[in-house]
Amino acid sequence: MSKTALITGITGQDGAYLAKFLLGKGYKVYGIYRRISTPNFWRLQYLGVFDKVTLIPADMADMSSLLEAVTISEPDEVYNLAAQSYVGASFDQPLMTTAIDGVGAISMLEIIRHLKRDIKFYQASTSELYGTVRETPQTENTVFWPNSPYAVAKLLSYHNTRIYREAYDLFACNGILFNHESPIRGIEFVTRKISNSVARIKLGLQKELVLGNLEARRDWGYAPEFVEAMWKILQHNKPDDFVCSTGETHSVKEFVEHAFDNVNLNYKDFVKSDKSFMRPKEVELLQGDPTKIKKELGWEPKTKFKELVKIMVDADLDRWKQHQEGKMFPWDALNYPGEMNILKRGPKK
Ligand code: NAP
Ligand code: F7E
Repeated sequence: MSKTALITGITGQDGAYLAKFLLGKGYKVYGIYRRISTPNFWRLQYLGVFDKVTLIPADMADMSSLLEAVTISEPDEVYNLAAQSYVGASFDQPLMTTAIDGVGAISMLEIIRHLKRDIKFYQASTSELYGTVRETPQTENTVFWPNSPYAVAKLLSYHNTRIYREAYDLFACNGILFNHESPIRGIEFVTRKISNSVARIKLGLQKELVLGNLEARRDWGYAPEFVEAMWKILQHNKPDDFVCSTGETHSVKEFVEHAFDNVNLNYKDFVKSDKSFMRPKEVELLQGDPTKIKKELGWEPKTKFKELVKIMVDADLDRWKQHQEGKMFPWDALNYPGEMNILKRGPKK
């Protein structure tokens, strides 16, 4: 019999890829979405799965709506991906971020516990937990030292996931995922900000790219591969926590350099760094060790750093070209003409 999954955050990058992946495995897929004034279904449409999933209106801050979503969908597996996922914004809205990313996960765990159903639970944990890293590369045993309200909220959900597993025998797991990107990445995250800007600069639609800290280093993987890891974590013979990463680390500057190389331009002619795009507190270096997930679940990343940069730049270039030809397609860039007029907190004063 086919399985049923409930995905919170189905309209986000990972939610959309996971929905497509699970549909491919024969799952019946439900997802919760927030009622907002302008619907945000573009990723599901872009991947051609909008008509194949069932959407339930609900909000992570409203436990009754989550209860209804679980009751209606009767899932075998819940993937809790919904979050205020932008680290920078968590400094501006720490309470909301804690309510959604931290308390929201507890609501879902409580619902599963009280319903006493055999529901497997996946929690979208993050490399941001490591913050000021205590060792490199980071493993499942590395001490967490979070550096943002986002990371602290995720620490709350990380530990509650572990506690519900140990205290109540729930099949509850954390995927500690390092940064993963794609052409449907949110446009304010640095990789997509770069790929979108490079495409626009190449086509003469933009003159410069203003970024913050170019020295920050991340372990960047390709999102469609990472959602398979989420699924594998829930298919394991026991509930456990796994680091999911490429094992490599690269700087924002390297990403920029390769992105401009892809369109035969020199980044030095276009890129500026401005303090206003820096965070009150930064995570300088992340590099995950994927040994455990490779050994125990047979998951390993395939797409290398330079290939990822190319995939993203090519996709944005193609979309801007299609737009110039008057073609219509699901896309976010036109709704976000730029961020210069968005107030930025900047580094600590
Ligand atoms: P994303 O693109 O920002 O998607 C977040 C999703 O959460 C969206 O569907 C969003 O809905 C939904 N959401 C936000 N607030 C909500 C609320 N109050 N109630 C219900 N839904 C809400 O994030 P992502 O990159 O796909 O990441 C997925 C998850 O993995 C997140 O939990 C993130 O923190 C975590 N994570 C991501 C990475 C990464 O590199 N991508 C790495 C580690 C962990 P709207 O569309 O309505 O905004
Ligand atoms: O920043 C630096 C910035 O916003 C990456 C989320 O998915 O991954 C993501 O969090 C780095 C940081 O992602 C700009 O300061 C420089 O050092 O793309 P980001 P993130 O903060 O790593 C983790 C794993 C998650 O869990 C999160 O949900 O790039 N940076 N200049 C910039 N960042 C942005 N956004 N914009 C800049 O102009």
